[in-house]
Amino acid sequence: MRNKVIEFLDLGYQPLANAFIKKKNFNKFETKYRLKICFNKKNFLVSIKNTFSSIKMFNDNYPYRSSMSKSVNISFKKLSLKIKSKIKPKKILEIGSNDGTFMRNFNKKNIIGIEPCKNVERITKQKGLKTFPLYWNNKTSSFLLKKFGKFDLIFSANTISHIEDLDNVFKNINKVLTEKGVLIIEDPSLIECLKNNTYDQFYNEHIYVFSSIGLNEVLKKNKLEIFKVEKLKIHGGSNRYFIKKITNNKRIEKSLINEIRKELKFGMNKTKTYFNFAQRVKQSKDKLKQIFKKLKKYNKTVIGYGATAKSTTVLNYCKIDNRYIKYFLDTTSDKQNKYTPGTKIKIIKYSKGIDKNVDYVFLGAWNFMNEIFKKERKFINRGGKFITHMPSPRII
Ligand code: JHZ
Repeated sequence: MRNKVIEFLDLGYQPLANAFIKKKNFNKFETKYRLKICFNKKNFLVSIKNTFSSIKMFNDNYPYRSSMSKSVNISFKKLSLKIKSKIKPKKILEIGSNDGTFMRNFNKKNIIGIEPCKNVERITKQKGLKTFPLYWNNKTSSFLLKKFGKFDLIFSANTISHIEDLDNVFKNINKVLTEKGVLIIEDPSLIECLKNNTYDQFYNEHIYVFSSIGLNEVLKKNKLEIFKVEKLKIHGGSNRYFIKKITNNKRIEKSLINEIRKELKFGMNKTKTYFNFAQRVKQSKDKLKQIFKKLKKYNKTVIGYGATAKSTTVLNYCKIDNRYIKYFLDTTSDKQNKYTPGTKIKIIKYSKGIDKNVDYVFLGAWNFMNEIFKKERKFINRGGKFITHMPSPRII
């Protein structure tokens, strides 16, 4: 097939989404790249065009902590209960275990994690859990196989979509998964991203945003396949895929058949769908910019809530910087007292709370909207308003 990879969206020059800056480094060169999004007509994968090595993105300064969100803790806890009662695995491997939020739900003897960012991996170790500061590759899978044998459950949340060479990822998973073993992966859902115009799911770390049809193509190429899918609200709409070896004759469940039907009906195998999405994204940018300009004109005080990786894409694409947003509140200590990538908006201690003079709060962490609304009743009751860009720019 000629021209099988089609570029459909250009989100402009972007800094690395999690490269929060210290003030003393303001004059230092900030790595930027052109964020273009592509659709592969042959295998239906949607990916970013210009990528960085894992070493550049996931290092010892990595700020993201999965334990910072109540919803993530609850979601992992619920899943662990289901795994224990239904799958009953003897040996579990987590790929990309971050600070041990999933692992801590299991008996320490039964679970092993790998996490390349040593600063977060250390936190898991401090919880008494067994982790290794490793990337997922041939060397790691061979090391684990030799040391622990095969695993009957492999779990990975928001990690597989961060690795460029998917064939290599799944080849190595196949190597360490038992014959009847289950692989569970969670990643943002492409159909939700298209429906909600959440173009901020694209940034340097999210090399792919998966659909079931796209993921299944690459899995099948590597002798694996999805047998069940669950829809999750987490991270703005994710899919939890249950995957098995092709040679395992376990039945393919209705949930997957229905999801594939839905995706095809939505046109996720067609180029036109992605160009239409790109059109909506451009309109969204103009509208969001208009909102911010108007608030600035009326001297309203706007702050940000949750300096997410996703908000790096929105702010840089829409050119909303420290002239429009006074500061960001964020619970992550590694982000506090630093500045947002590209747009240089100061991030301050979350415990300071929303100041009395704040009129509007931009939801960087829109994916935790309900959790935030519940916490910020005081701000809402005194007439405070929120701004979000999804599903279309609006004031809440
Ligand atoms: P959150 C990261 O993306 C990066 P981000 C990564 N690439 C990925 O895939 C996802 O996570 C899973 C703060 N916050 O989870 C905490 C508050 O301050 O949307 C976090 O900094 N107060 C691995 O960064 C951020 O917001 C709150 O009440 O887009 C949330 O980041 C809440 C709820 C959050 O992921």
